[in-house]
Amino acid sequence: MNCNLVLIVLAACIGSIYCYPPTSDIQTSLHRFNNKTYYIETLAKADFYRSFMFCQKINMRLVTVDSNEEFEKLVELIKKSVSFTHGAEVWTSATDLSVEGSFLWMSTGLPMNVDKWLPKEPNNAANSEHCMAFRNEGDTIGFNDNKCWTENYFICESVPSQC
Ligand SMILES: [Ca+2]
Ligand SMILES: [Ca+2]
Repeated sequence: MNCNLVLIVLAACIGSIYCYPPTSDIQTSLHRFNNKTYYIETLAKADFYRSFMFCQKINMRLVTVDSNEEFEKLVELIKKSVSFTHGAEVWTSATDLSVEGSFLWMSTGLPMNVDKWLPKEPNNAANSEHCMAFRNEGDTIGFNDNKCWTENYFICESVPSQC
């Protein structure tokens, strides 16, 4: 290989590093319906707080569920994205950390306006369940309050700018 060829190959290699944007796993994992864009974490589980912070870090927010239709679509997304067997959970941003029994979406500060709680939930078991997740209860899927430090998959969302 002569020197010119070596230089061309070297330049091409450097160019490939600096001229092409890196492939973003997150960009290719986005799902859209209605006016929202969702990212569901499928590799690493995290507790509620780390899930919340991860979504902020990628300029999204931990998911809110604003309608029964959105609930059903998110259940579809969960089922096709992660292992969602009996007992599995996926974090949302709802929490009653501020006032026991009064769940708000931490991402927006707004109260919940959908009622998809599983039977007998929220039960605040051991007086220590303050974060809400989708849960597969076997014959039904709905919301459960669980301990915030439980490690689950989670969903981030983004909405169009209100500006
Ligand atoms: Ca609670
Ligand atoms: Ca519970």
